[in-house]
Amino acid sequence: MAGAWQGRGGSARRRRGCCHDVVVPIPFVWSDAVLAHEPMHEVWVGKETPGTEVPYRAHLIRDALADAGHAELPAAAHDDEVLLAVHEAPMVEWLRTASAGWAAGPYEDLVGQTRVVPYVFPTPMMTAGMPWRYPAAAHARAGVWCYDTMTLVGPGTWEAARAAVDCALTAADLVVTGERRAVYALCRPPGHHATPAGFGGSCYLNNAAVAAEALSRHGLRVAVVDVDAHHGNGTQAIFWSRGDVFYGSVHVDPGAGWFPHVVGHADEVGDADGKGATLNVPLAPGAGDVEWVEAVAAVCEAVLEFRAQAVVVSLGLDAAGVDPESPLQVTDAGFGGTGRLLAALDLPTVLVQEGGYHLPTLGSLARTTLAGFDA
Ligand code: SP5
Ligand code: ZN
Repeated sequence: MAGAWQGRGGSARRRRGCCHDVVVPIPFVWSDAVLAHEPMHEVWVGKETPGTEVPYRAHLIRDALADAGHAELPAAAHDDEVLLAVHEAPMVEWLRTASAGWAAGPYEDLVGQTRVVPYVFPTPMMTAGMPWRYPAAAHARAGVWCYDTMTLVGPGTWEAARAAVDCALTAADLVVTGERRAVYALCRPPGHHATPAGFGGSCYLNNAAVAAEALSRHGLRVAVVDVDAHHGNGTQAIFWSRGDVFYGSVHVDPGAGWFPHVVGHADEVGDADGKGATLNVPLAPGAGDVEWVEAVAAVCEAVLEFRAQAVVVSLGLDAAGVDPESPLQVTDAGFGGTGRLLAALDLPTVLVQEGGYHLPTLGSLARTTLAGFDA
């Protein structure tokens, strides 16, 4: 496995294949509704900064994949059953209605704020073991569910986040029926930072966890492989105590000062039935292709050891050296290697888009990674 990332996986596959030389890139699932979420800005150390998780990201990836011959499949609407198995209903209900509640005022009139922004966070340190009540004010309610100040909710946020869930579920349907071996869901907003009852890190609903749960409901042992530059604390939380879903992640070391700061360390291995079904491989800031690919290979080995029958990839592209949101230094070659290692698992695979913020290279990074699955 360790050497599988080098060389030209695509041509090797074609040689192994039977009768023709035509490269077939994997299909991607798309919904126009993922564009409806316009974060506008974030709040970082008390200052308004431009939003990083912009709709244009999805346009760029879609265009690059279409140019490279990936077929586009429409997302199909799914009910909330699987979504509500990974997220608690009150958070989902709040997300569905928060923007309308905020628009009822007085925030736009008073301070020109059109986005839902938290103000008070009822952490265990605030409530200190006392009974506490759900707050009345919209600006206080937001902090019950949202755990940071960079993940604002606007008028189109729910529509987009829910459409992204449909993209992920549609991709899961296609691999479960055996109709496709691997499918990429072009999800936006991303999801891997969304926990059972909390959201943050530009994420609202955990698309990858929903896909994993859907595959699991078909009786498959599922492994999530998270290659976003940030640790997927939400996905880890959702499957923390489950032994039937593995979570493995390669990411920048949160202990070196990077989001999500408080979880994602190497000694986190899961709990109860899930003990041993979580694997974190944190990398030092500045780590490049060699360390990255070694770490991805280690997670892939663990997936095989787990005897996974299906894989969900949280495909972030923000480990790239050029990305403004992470200090990792992965190049195009590292992403190509990542795609080949994931494809070499040779399991039914749903790839779910997560982060990636360097707009000029986003499309080609996605294409380069997915090329490992060309058949
Ligand atoms: C899905 C995903 O990749 N979420 C990552 C969110 C981490 N964002 C950390 C933001 C830190 C401050 N950013 C300031 C913007 C100037 N580049
Ligand atoms: Zn990320």
